[in-house]
Order: sequence, then structure tokens, then C-alpha cells
Amino acid sequence: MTTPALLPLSGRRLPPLNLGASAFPHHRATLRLSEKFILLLILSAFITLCFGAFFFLPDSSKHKRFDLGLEDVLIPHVDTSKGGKNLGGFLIHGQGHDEHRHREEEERLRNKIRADHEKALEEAKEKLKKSRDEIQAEIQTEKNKVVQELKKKDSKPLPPVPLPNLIGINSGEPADPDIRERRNKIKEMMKHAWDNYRQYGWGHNELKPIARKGHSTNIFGNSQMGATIVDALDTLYIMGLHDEFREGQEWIDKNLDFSVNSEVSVFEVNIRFIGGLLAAYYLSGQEVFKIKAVQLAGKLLPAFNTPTGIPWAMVNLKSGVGRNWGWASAGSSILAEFGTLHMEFVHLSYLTGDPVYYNKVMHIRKLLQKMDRPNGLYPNYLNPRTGRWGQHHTSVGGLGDSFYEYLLKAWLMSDKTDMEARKMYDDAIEAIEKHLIRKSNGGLTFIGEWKNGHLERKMGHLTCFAGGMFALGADGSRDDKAGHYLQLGAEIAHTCHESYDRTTLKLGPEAFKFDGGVEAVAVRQNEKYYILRPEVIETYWYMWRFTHDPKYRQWGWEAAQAIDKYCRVSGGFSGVKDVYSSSPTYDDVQQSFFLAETLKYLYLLFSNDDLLPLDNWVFNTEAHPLPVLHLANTTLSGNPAYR
Ligand code: DMJ
Repeated sequence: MTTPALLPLSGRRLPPLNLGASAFPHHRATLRLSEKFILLLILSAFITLCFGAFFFLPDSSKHKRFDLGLEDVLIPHVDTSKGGKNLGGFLIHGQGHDEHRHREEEERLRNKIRADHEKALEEAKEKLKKSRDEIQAEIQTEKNKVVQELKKKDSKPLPPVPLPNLIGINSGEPADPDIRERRNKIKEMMKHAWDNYRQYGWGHNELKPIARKGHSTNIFGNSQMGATIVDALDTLYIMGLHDEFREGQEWIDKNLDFSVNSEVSVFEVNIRFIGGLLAAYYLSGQEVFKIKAVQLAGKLLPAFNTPTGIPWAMVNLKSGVGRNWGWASAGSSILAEFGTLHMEFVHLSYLTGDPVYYNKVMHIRKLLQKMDRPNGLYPNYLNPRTGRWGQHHTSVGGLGDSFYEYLLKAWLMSDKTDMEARKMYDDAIEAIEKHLIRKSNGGLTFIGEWKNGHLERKMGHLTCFAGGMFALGADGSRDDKAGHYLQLGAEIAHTCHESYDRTTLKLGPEAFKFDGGVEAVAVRQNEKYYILRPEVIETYWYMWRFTHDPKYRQWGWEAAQAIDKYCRVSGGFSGVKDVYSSSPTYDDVQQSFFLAETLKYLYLLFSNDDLLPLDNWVFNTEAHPLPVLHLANTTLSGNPAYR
């Protein structure tokens, strides 16, 4: 054996071995003794060993193989003339079979082994003639085949389920030519955002419109999951941008893969991906979206494997290992994250007939119902190991917001039968009104945040969604306070409009204060940015649907114009860092929610109400419309696939 002498000593590499260009025409003239050559030596040594071993085996064992292989076998035969015993058409050969036949068989096998050996050597030599790139391409092709096979397995059709009543998927074209013109402008903005993402960021999660390349943040993990494509799909569909919709569908069908070693936010993936896919499915009827949504949901389920069943904030899609954000109080999960799964998970159970999703979110609800609530308020932090609250901070903005929204929407989505959710919403809103909502000296109604036993008189842009929520929840409110909640929604809309109107760019800051003579204005430099968020426009749209007061369309139009003037760049739309500066700098991010929410709400604001009527559709917190499920009750017993 020469191999050991050729192996490098002490980890040092051997000097290059010149094998000549003619021997390996695709290689450089000088070829080092590479792994390939060592592999070839090992391979040929192994084959030689097998070949030799066969002949050095004791005779008895060789014969044993033949006995088993030849003499005990049942061979179909009908001719009994050679003295064999006929057993119903099969012949068992007798013990005294002649030596001649043994020798012939041995010879045949020897030839076969020799031929196999030579063939293997030839193949190995052929492989070595190929360049590294060719070999890698072959390996990749093999890998792709395996992935395709796995995908086929994963894409099994789901049990058929009767679709809910899908009313109002129409053009919603307004008769008024001025309104139509405004609506067309919004559609043009969507085209600009999409086309640039298509050109410079395709397949990435988001777009950097100035650098003209892909962008991502840690909420999407380290994979290119095409967040903008998934988030934008239903907006494209609603706007009648069908070619773009089909492009997105094709990408999703061919490329959206969840078997990736990537740690993602459970909440963000749920609201943007699962919500986006489900809405695209209901609007277009294309099965691929449902299948992808269900595949992805399966990848999120391990996040619920905690001592309490309260899910981790993040989960690795491949390993299923979960953990919480390092910045969260005492290792806690976040109320707005684990409390914003209900709508999508109920739909998943409805569509699959599998109660697992429904049970997960109902478990969270039951646990929250049992807990003590300081002043009737839900703190933002809950430890998933101990089941105890972390810091007693309460917010209707970041960290708390969509938990309240989903209580109301769970009730709406159940065709107003889920009274447990409605009660939790009513109780929570009463506590919020009592402890967090105040009027400023200048008469502006605002929602503050409860921190360390006192009220912080600061409101976030995120909190502005609550105006729309109060209006949406007015009908069906306790003690028939519909008028009161509609009024509260209008007051919040007014305050948030003021936060826009008091800036140079007419775009709202991230957070604004009501303190020491300051009213609806950002004080700290790091709160003066606008990142294309939707919440204020979302509230204008709900208020428009419930009141038809033209001021909401006017306010929406002001915001659209400001976005087009100050956030539009040739490569898309960007956030701005200071809304009080007349020469703002860009943050160079086109957020996926700009296409999913901001532009969708603007488009709906200038459309007729019969496009996605609110009696039949409930928008998730990322503005993805899901149909009301007309179920007998919240246990989903109306679903035939469920029985
Ligand atoms: C969106 O992803 C959702 O609206 C979420 O509920 C809150 N934040 C962003 C938009 O600002």
C-alpha cells in the first residue's frame, strides 16, 4: 500500500505534483495531489480488497452463498423429466447438482466483479477529468432532484373545504373622476414600488431603493424569503395588477422554501407571510398559497414548546429551537407577538381540518384569562417559562397594540359569535380608557403608556391604529356605547392628523409628546423619523368607511402626496430620518408593509365600499383581508373536514 506514504505529514500540504496537461485536459497544467486523487486511490484499494477477499474466502462460505442463492431457490419449471420434484408448477433442484454448474456460476460472477471493478475505475477516472465546477454542478443537480422530490411530498393536496362566502372581490371603481384619478395615482405608486423591488431586490426580503439592492432585518432571519413579494400579493390583486401578481405567484411556487436554517420572528412571519399567503389564496383561489401557508405554519409550531405554551418570539425554521429577544424584560415573550396569532391560526385549522393551530391560540387565551391584571391592564411582557408578567408596562402602541386588535377581530371573524373574545376586548378597552387615554391642554385626545406606576404622556405612530379599532368595535359595544367609540376613533384620527400637520414634511413622526407645552410633536431626535408606516392612514380608512366624512379622504390624500414628494426616489420609496427638516435624509429602506398596508389602505380609501366590505372581511394587522367564517361556534364544528 502506497497511500500512507503520500499523505501529508503534520498537517502540511504536499508540494504540487505535475501530471501534465494532456492527462487532464480540463485542468491547469500543474495539478496538486488533491482529495480527488486520494479518493481514487482509496476507492481502487477498496475494490481490490473486495475482489481479493472473494477468492480468499474459505470454500465452505462460498458454497454456502451458492447453496442459498441457487439451490434453495424456487425456479419456475414445468419439465419433470430431469428427476426434480414438481410442486405445483415449481421445481426444487436436488442436492446432487453437478460441479460443472458451480464452476460456470463462479466464472460468471468473477467476470461480473471484474467488469464492475473496471467500470468503477473508468467512472472515477472520468470524474477526475472534469473540472471542479462541472463536478459541483453535477452535485447541485443531484441535490435539486432530491429537493424537488421532497417538495412533491410536501405539496400533497389538503382536504377540500367549502370556501366561506367571498363577497366583494371586485374593482370597487369610484364614479367620481377626481377620486378615480387619486386612486390611479396610488396604483402608480404601487407600480413604482413593485417594479423597483422587482428590478433590484427580487427574492430578497426588502429593497434598498437608493443603493438599489436587497435588504433584510433580523425579523426575517438570514434567508431570502421574498417578504415583499408575499406581503404585496393581495394589494397587487386588489389593484388589478394581475401580471405582477402572477410573477409573484411563480416566484413563490418555485422558490419559497421554509426548510432553511434561519431564525425568524414568529409574529412577523405569521402576520406577513401566513396572513399574506392566506389572503392571496382567498382572493385568487390558487392552491399554492394555501399549501405554502400550511407548510410554513408547521415550521412555527415548535415555538410553542415552552413550559406554559406561550410561544417564543423567535424560532429556527430548520431546528425548531426557539428563544426570546435579548432586550425583552426578564426573558419574556411579548404580548403583541404571542397575542397576534389568533386570526391566521383559526383560518389554518379551518382550511386543514387540523385543530392543532386553533388549540394553540385558544390555550394562550385561556392562560391570559386566568392571570391577574394590574388595574385591569395587560402588561407587555410575559415569561413563557414561569407564566408570570415581566415589567408592568402597558401600551396600545408597540409591544401591546395588535393583541387588543385581535381580540376584537377574533369576534368579528367568527361572525360575532366568539363572545369570549368580545368580552376580553370590552374589558381591556374600558381599562385603557380609564388609565391610558387623556386629553391634552390643547384639547387633543391621546393614548399614553403605563410605565413603572405612572402615565407617560407620549403616543407612538403605531398607536394611531387604535382610532380605526375603536370605530370598528363601536357596533356591538357594551352598554350600547357605539356613538362613544366612534367619537373616540374620530378624536384619535384628529390627533394623529395633527402629528402629521405639525411637521415640515406633513408626515408623522415615530412618537410624539403631550408634555410641558408640547402637543403632538416629537421631542427626541431619534423619534422624528417616518418609515412609511400605515397606522394613521389605516385609521382614516376605517373612519371613512364608518362616517363617509370627506375630511378622511382629504387627509389621506395629503399623506399620499407627502409620501410621493419626500419619500419617492428613482429606485422606489424610502423612509426619512427627520420629518421636521426641510432637507431630509433617507433611511434607504422600502419596508414590505408599505406595499402590504400603506398603499392598500390608500387605495381602499379612494375605492367604493363594496370592494372588500367590512361585514365580510376582517383585515389582519398587516392589512391582509381574511373572510369572516360563518361558523356555528368557535370550536369550528361547522367545518366538514373537522369532524
Ligand atoms: C406592521 O408590520 C403591522 O402593522 C404591525 O402590526 C405593526 N407594525 C407594522 C407597520 O408599522
